[in-house]
Amino acid sequence: MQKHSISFLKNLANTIRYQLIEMSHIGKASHLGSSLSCVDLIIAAYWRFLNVNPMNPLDPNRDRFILSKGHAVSTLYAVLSAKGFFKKALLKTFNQEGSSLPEHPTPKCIPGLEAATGSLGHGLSLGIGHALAGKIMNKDYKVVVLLSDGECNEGSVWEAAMFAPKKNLNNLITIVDYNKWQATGKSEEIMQISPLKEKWQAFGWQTYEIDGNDLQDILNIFEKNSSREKPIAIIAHTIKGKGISFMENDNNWHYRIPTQEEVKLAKEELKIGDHEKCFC
Ligand SMILES: Cc1ncc(C[n+]2csc(CCOP(=O)(O)OP(=O)(O)O)c2C)c(N)n1
Repeated sequence: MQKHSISFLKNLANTIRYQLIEMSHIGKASHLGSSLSCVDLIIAAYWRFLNVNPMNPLDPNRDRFILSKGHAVSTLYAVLSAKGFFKKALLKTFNQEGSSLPEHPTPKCIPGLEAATGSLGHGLSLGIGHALAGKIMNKDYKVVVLLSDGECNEGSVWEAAMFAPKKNLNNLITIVDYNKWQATGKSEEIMQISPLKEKWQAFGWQTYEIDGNDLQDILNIFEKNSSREKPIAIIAHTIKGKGISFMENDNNWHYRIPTQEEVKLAKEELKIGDHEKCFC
């Protein structure tokens, strides 16, 4: 795997953040804050951890990435297109009539997309299915599942969390995008989800806590885990709306759609030049 530099990945994160804002504006799609929160995690996973090949998206030996927080799929679409799974021009069709990029993902809607998600609480069980199948078939692929913190209110997450260590699924890595918000308020006020790290640990996972918006921190944890003994849970502290000053930690951006003026302001903040071709 080619080792792209941190500065390359940071530039890419900026471009992708801008794409997400345009996509939300054009497609009139919500969940922008949720998508911005997990940009760095998904970029780090696809550029420095996952073994996937856009020329052979269904390779039985590929690593699997499951975006359990499916409402943030614009980030996954932007990453898959940047990896070469499909043309960037398609991003501008996001959430529109007849588009192959629906607001919540379905498998086969686009190459590289592994699972239908959007109904929260199911991605970990899907990931466990892949991980267990890999063990049974003696394959050495790994499976990464990205959950959100409000999603951890779902009982199905904890049933799955109990199952993976029991089956010794050391090919499974779960990341929780811990941005402390959900749709209608603060995660901790809606349900007491803390202490999250200790909970996963008590369920038998090897657990880590990182800054999920710091690319170096994310890469360090991926590199540390080339040999794994247990399933891994990474509690990634993030900021909802990360990267745009007037969106960060403002949960109105769970649903709000940016105006043309806000797109322009965000573009300036991200220092995206007019000459940059973000959609071709
Ligand atoms: C089972 C289920 N119930 C409700 C919803 C509606 N819904 C979409 S996003 C969301 C909140 C998500 O908050 P969180 O999981 O913390 O993710 P964030 O957007 O903060 O990243 C909800 C309740 C859903 N998608 N699935």
